[in-house]
Amino acid sequence: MSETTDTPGQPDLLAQATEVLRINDRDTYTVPSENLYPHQWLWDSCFIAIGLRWLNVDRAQTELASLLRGQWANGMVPSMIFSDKREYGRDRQLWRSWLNPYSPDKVATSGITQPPMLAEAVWQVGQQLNAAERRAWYKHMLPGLQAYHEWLYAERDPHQEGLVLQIHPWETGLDNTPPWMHELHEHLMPTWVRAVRATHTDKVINLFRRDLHYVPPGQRFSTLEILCLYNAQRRLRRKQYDTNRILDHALFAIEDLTYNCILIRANTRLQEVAKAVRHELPEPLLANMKKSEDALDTLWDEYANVYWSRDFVTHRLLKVPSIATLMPLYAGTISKERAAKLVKLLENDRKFGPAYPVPTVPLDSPDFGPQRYWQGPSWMNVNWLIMDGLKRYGYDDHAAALRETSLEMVEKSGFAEYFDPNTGEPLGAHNFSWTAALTIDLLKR
Ligand code: 2M8
Repeated sequence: MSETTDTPGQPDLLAQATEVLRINDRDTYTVPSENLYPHQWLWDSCFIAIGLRWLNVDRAQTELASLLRGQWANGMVPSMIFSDKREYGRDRQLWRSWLNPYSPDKVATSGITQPPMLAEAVWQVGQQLNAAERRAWYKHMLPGLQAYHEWLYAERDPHQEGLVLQIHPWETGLDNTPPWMHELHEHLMPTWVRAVRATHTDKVINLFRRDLHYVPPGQRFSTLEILCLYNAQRRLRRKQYDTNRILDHALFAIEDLTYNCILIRANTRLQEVAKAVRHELPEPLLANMKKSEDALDTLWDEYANVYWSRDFVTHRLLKVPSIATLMPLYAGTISKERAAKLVKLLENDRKFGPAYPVPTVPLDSPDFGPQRYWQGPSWMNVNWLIMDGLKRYGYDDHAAALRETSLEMVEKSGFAEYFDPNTGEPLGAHNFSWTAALTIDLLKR
C-alpha cells in the first residue's frame, strides 16, 4: 500500500485504519475481517474502495474490478466471491453456484446479490483520478455495471413496478433487520425449526456456529433464526438460483426500502459515469430508473409519515421500524418536506438520537437491542450513507455532528464491526474493514 500523509489532529487514527486494511488485504480484494469473514463481499468491497482511494487509488480500482470476476453471465453481481483456499471448501459447497448455468466457470460465488453500492464506489474512486484515467476507469467498469442494473430490473422487478425485490435477508446486507425477522417469525419458520425450538436443541447447534467462536451469542442472530436463513438458502439452491422458479413459491419476496434507496442513488451514479464517457444508456433502462424514483412514493405512509418496505406478493407495507426509515435521504430523490420529516426522527432522542448514533433500530421500538447485530447497534457504513443524504438536503451541521460522533466511537473503541449506540462499546468482529475504510474517508474529505 502506498504512503499516505497524515491529517492534522488525527494521525494515529489514520495510521491504525490503514493498518487494518493492510491486515485484511488479500492482494486483489480485502476481506471484511480476518477470521469471521474470509471471502470477498459485494458492498463491503464498495465501502472499502471508497476509503482505499485516498491511500492507493490503483488498489481501490483493483478492489472493485475484482468484484466483476464473480459477475454472472446474466449480469448478477453476487454477494460473495469465495476464497479458493482448500479450507473453505465447505462454504463453496454450501452455495454450489455452479448449479446455475450463468455462474462464472472458475470462480465460486453465492447465488444472491447485495445492496448495489457498486456504481457509487466506481464514481467515488473516479474522483481521485485525472480526466484521462477517469475516462479509462469508467469505460472499464461500465459494461459490468450496466449489465448489473439491467439484471436487477429484468429479474427482480417482474411486474415492472420500478421497485426491485429481494429473496433473502442476506441480500439487504442488514441481515436480521426487524421487518424481515418479523416476516420470518410470523409466517416463515419451517416445522423442523419449530421442533428444534420446542426441544431446545438449538443450544447444541450453537457449539458448531463459526461466528460464535469469535463473537458472543447476544451480538448475533439467534440459532433459530440462523437455521431459518440456511433453510431459505437451501431452497434457493434447490431452484438453482433461478428467479422465476424461486418466485413460484418464494419464502421471502420483499421490496426492501434500504435496497431500493441504494439502487435509486446508484442509478444516478451510473448515469453520471455513462455521461462522463459519452455512453448512451439503453432507453428501457433509463425508463426503469425513472420509474424507480416515482415508485418510492408508493412506499410512503401518510399516517405514520415514513416510508416502509413492501411485501412483493401481497403489496402489504411492512410497518416495522428500522434504520431503513432514514435511507430515502441517501436516495436523494424525495421532496425537501419529507426529508425534513425524516431529519426530525434523527434529532429525536427517543428514536435515532443516542450518544453514539445512528442506531439501526429506533430506541423506542420493542425490537431494539443495543448489542444485537442489525437490531440496534450503530454501524459505520449506515452512518456514511446517512451523512451523505444529510448533506444533499443541506443539513451540513447534522452531517458534521454525525461525522464527529462516528469518529469518536472509533477513537474510543477501535475498528469494530458495530457499536453499542448508548455506550460506544465495540461489538462483533475486530479490525473490521469497512469501519476502517470509511474512517479514512471521513478523515480525508
Ligand atoms: C453480514 O452478512 C453475512 C452474510 O452475507 C453474514 O451474516 O455472515 C452482514 O453484516 C453484511 O452486511 C456484510 O456484508 C457481511 C460481511 O461483512 O456480513
